[in-house]
Amino acid sequence: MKSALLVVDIQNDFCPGGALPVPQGDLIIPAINSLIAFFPEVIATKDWHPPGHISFASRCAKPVMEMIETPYGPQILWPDHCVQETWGAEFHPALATDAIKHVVYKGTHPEIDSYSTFFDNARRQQTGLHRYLQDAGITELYLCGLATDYCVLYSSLDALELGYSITVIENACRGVNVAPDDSAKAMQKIVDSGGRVIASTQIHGQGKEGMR
Ligand code: VGL
Ligand code: ZN
Repeated sequence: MKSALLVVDIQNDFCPGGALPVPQGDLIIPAINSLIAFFPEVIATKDWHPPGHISFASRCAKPVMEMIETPYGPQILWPDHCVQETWGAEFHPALATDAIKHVVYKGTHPEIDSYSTFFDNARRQQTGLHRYLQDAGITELYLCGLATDYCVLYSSLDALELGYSITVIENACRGVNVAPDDSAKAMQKIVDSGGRVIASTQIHGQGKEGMR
């Protein structure tokens, strides 16, 4: 089984000082860097919105975290974040980006959000990640990053549905926690759907050969 590490949305806007900071989002970066050094294949994702994106509260003059209805269902409104080609959309400077072989961009459609790195929320378009993994013969994914309760959760569920074996490295993830237990619920949902949740110390114990 060929494995890859999927590093989710370690961007300035999701870290303290950014537009949509995940509490302690930057504190997981050292653990992620250790994981990056450990895996032969590393893929990263970027939330990558055009200005005026449908998920931005500023677009409809409504408060942040209010829900709106869209043709693809309910959508939470966020502060403007991860706007393409801006500082907020760049990887956090502490992230070890040298070993990242491939970057997947999501949320690029102005009218459709995308929490999963596989499909948009309307499930109309693929990001190209599934194709990339298939071409590379990768069947097993290890996920870490931001945010536990959005991108990590929905990417994990889609990956399981697509037939991948998935493992979430819990201490290398942090959640937004709009409700305080959202991250805990996300982990439970991943386990209930057939994924594994582990600590990064369990990976380092396996020896590098285990990841090939
Ligand atoms: C995400 C909130 C807004 C995520 C994206 O990918 O986790 N969360 N946009
Ligand atoms: Zn977003």
